Amino acid sequence: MIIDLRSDTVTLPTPAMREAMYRAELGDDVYGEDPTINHLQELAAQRMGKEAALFVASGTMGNAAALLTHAGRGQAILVGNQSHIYLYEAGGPSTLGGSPMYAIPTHPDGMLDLQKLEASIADESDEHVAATALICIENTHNRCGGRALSVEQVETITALAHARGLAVHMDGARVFNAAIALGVPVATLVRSVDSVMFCLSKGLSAPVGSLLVGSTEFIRRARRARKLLGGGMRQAGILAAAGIIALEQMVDRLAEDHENCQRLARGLADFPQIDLDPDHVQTNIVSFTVRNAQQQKLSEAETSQFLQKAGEHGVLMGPWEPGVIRAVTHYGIESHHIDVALAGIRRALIAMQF
Ligand code: TLP
Repeated sequence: MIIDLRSDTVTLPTPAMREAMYRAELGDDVYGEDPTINHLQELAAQRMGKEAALFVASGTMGNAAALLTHAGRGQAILVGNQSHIYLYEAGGPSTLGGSPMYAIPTHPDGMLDLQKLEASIADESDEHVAATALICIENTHNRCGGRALSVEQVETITALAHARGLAVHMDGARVFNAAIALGVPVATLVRSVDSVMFCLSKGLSAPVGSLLVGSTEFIRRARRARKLLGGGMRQAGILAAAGIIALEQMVDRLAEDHENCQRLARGLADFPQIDLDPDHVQTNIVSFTVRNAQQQKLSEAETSQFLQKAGEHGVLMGPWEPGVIRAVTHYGIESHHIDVALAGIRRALIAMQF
């Protein structure tokens, strides 16, 4: 048995999703005529408490469409230096939109450093600098171990941004995980941001797709950006059908993933070779440091050998950087799989003689 903890992106559609996909009513969405997509978009806007939503092919496309819409050519975007948008989306807004991205230091809980953020906001009065248009935040924060920004943290940033005339976009790839961990309605968590992107294809287990949500006018303009990105899809209601099931049936169960992740974190923390604080783990992601027999953080080569060995013992995980590994719980991983995974990791540590 292989326990795949590399990401919640590996989740497969549920039987109810496959059934809904089979039966989905379809039309040409570039004409706005796919009833299933229209229904999903309405449902998403309603869940987020916003006016409108747009179905996009991926989280990366949703973020890119948002950033292209908020920031014009030559207008700057402030992003976290640990954010997915900054590190892992091929520099989209800069490459395609001509917007410089400035990276703001990020605290371990996923919060942007407020002093640095404020100091980095530039206005049009200085011809030397690119005027800032947008601030991006990430919730939950992937590289910060799946930490959830609270309503207060989000609203500290939106208040600062709005006072300076800037918009705020939330990369909420896992925003439902954040809402569940915090025990607040997702609409409350996103009420002050100007746009939010969330993914159907991570913990919610749909095969493909994300939604970009915001005001009617913003989404009207974002449709053009989606087209530019090659994301005007036709009978994509076949995918949206799974997304409807994701929103209706898969949100509340994310709490199970959080419990499993907590159990995994506590088990990992018991290994002398592993450093991690289980109290830092709030959602379905755990990041941890592994040390070798000399108490040193694993090198790049040791990290890949360890991951390979863990794989041979039935546990797949991914590297963040040398010595730092990420494991993600998700639909399909049950509580008993956590014990099996911990046993596999123990055997890999022994086999590596760490
Ligand atoms: N993240 C993936 C990898 O790219 C790291 C993962 O396995 O976690 N925002 C955040 C916060 C994300 O974690 C991801 C995917 C995205 C955006 C992009 O979503 P997709 O993969 O649908 O383009």
